Amino acid sequence: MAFNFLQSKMTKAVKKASSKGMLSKENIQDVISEIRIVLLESDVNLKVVNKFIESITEKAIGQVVDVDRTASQTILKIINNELVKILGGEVIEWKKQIESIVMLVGLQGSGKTTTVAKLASFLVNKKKLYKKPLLVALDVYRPAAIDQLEKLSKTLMMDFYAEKNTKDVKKIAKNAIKFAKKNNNDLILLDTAGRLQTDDKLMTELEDIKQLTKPSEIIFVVDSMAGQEILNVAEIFDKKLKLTSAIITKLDSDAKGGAALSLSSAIGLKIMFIGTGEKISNLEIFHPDRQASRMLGLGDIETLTERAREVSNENDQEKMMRKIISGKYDLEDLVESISQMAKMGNLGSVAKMLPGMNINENQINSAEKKMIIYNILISSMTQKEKKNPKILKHPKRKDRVLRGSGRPVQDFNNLLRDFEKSQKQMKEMAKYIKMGKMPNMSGGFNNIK
Ligand SMILES: Nc1nc2c(ncn2[C@@H]2O[C@H](COP(=O)(O)OP(=O)(O)O)[C@@H](O)[C@H]2O)c(=O)[nH]1
Ligand SMILES: [Mg+2]
Repeated sequence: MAFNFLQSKMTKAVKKASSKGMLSKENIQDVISEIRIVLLESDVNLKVVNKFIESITEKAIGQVVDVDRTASQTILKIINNELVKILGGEVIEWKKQIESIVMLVGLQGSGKTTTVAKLASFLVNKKKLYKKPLLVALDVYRPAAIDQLEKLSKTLMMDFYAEKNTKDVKKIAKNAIKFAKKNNNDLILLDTAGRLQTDDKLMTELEDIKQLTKPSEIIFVVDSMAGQEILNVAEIFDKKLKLTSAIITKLDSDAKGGAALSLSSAIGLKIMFIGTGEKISNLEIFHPDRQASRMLGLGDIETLTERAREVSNENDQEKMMRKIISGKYDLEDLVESISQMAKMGNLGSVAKMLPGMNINENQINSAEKKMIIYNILISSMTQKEKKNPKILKHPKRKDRVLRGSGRPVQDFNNLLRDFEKSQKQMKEMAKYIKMGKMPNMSGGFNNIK
């Protein structure tokens, strides 16, 4: 998981402290200087480290005048609180506008283009905050950059805007906004160009784009492998563009991550999301408190519980069970079960630890794709058709859904086939349940190929 390096070292330092049971002033100094070294080794900014050490020293020394058994607990709590503060304190909520325009900026290779796709999928498919996003390619200098975003848009089945025969970024940005208005897009994501280092020409270009598009969010994308100089880079971007937040990418790597983690405390730029892999689903909300507990080796029960809840909430299970027994399983239920499969993707290694869930990566990927396609097809159907998909075999109905959804007939046939298969399984399951035997639930979803 994220920040492995810092986490393992920090845990060790804290463990040593708590094993002492009783702490004296000298012991506290020892623990604190050990933590200082860990932070510096992890590439956390020196100013941030000093600020941190100063505040824990002040609080710890004051606290432990009467040395007692709970001293190590007390100091752990102090360290935890200060760490949460350093990491930005609170979770940043996404501010939804009627029409949100979001600009992603950052150095070349930091992960902007990938993150545009991740963010679109997160806000639209997962959080359902928007309905009709538009992905705009404004990195015109490398043709491959446009193609990369185009491909991602296709995978997500989201609108895409680019102009391949001009390098006039200002004109493209203006046209993209015009296009979005006409096209009723409610979320516009601007993928901008980066450089290996900041330069005036790039900054002017980004300022122009900002002027012309008036973004509600300007997000700085930063690679967790970046060194200390990234803080200066972020400051330059912030001065010119007034950044609203940051996203740290590649936290699945074994980067130390300390420089990026210092953004909030060093220059006041709060981290909103973290990228934890190359896949579109690998984007997570940044929780300073959970991150702090992970670093201190206190674990992160909240994230685990939350993810488990996302995958199967009790109410949903009960509802599904009632539907199965009553034989009222319909097309929307099919998509629901497939979407649960897709959500497993976010569970990653956790899913592997749960017994009975032998789902592999391919199944998760194809479930993600299927869910998007099936949702599109189903949104072109009437309530009656969703409840009773048999009537969709009528050519007139089939034609209407195909035209409405713009999907090929093969997708349509796959959906009906999956439904029939799944319905049959549900009937079997109902039989079992009525007989008082519980079948293996995961088997039902696993068989959908
Ligand atoms: N492992 C991993 N790779 C990432 C992540 N985000 C982006 N990448 C990869 O980093 C590389 C550069 O990303 P790209 O989006 O093209 O960066 P850009 O130049 O800022 O647009 C690509 O190979 C991405 O697949 C992440 O969170 N984890
Ligand atoms: Mg790019």
